[in-house]
Amino acid sequence: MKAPIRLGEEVRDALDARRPVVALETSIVTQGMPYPTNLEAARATQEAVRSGGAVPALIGVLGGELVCGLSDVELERLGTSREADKVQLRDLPRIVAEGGDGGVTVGASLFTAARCGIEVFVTGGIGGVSPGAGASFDVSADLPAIAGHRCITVCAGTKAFMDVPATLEYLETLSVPVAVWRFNRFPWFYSPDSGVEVEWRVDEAQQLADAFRAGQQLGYEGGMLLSVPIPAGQALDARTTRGAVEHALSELERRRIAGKDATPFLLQAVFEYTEGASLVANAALIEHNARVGAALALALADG
Ligand code: PSU
Ligand code: MN
Repeated sequence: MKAPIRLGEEVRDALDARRPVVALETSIVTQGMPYPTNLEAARATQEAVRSGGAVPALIGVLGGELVCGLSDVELERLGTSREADKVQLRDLPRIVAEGGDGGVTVGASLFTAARCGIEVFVTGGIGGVSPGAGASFDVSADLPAIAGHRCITVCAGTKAFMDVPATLEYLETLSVPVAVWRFNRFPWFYSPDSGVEVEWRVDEAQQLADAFRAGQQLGYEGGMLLSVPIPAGQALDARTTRGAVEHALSELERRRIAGKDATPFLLQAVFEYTEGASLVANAALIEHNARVGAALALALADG
């Protein structure tokens, strides 16, 4: 029988030697960004992890095999495929059984990373509680996955078209510790400031690493969330973000798009509204997150 999760060689060596590893998702490659920016951004993100002294582990499904540590050829196959699915955690059993290809979401990535013993995961933006979730129940499966797997998620907040206060409420319900990097308010994905205050500000990676270890010593089995505001020079101004979000949400309603197609549709609508500026910001923020994620992986490896 095939091993259920195939580790890339470099990732396996690093894990064996207890060197720092940073897990990366691929739904952003298959659905979140258009070709060729998707591949360029994934490569730049991996490079940022490497230059921070850690080993990147891109996760994805190829021919029904769940892979942790995709090679560049495998990344290219995912990033150029028209058939690659968006693989949420609940899709993993089906896609593996069917022998399919897919990019994994935050939830599916965290499941995989935790099973491989990787403690840091980097993404752009997590899914969240959508506006109107009170009636639609559209709460991303990313949130319970962040709560339920022993891995720290590094992101630039929830995607800007989510309800930020509701998402933070939900993370509180799930008992997820939420820290913000060198700032006192939760970021707004394309812009650094959503205006929503948070309790926990972290200025150095070691602070978060210490808290993660303290939790483990207490028997806390869940994850943590570190939100890193997009650097000011690469951000969209708040008015543009607000305009893009309002436009995208009204298009979503008009076209009656729901379920797992909503997020890719909204990202595309924002892209069109901002004439591509949102994509540049998205690529910049994930690369920046990768630098912070690598520093965190190093701090965890130092003990
Ligand atoms: N944020 C982005 N681009 C993306 C995603 C998030 O900037 O492509 C993807 C992530 O993989 C995330 C998923 O896990 O969207 C969330 O989907 P949903 O909202 O359907 O849960
Ligand atoms: Mn959803």
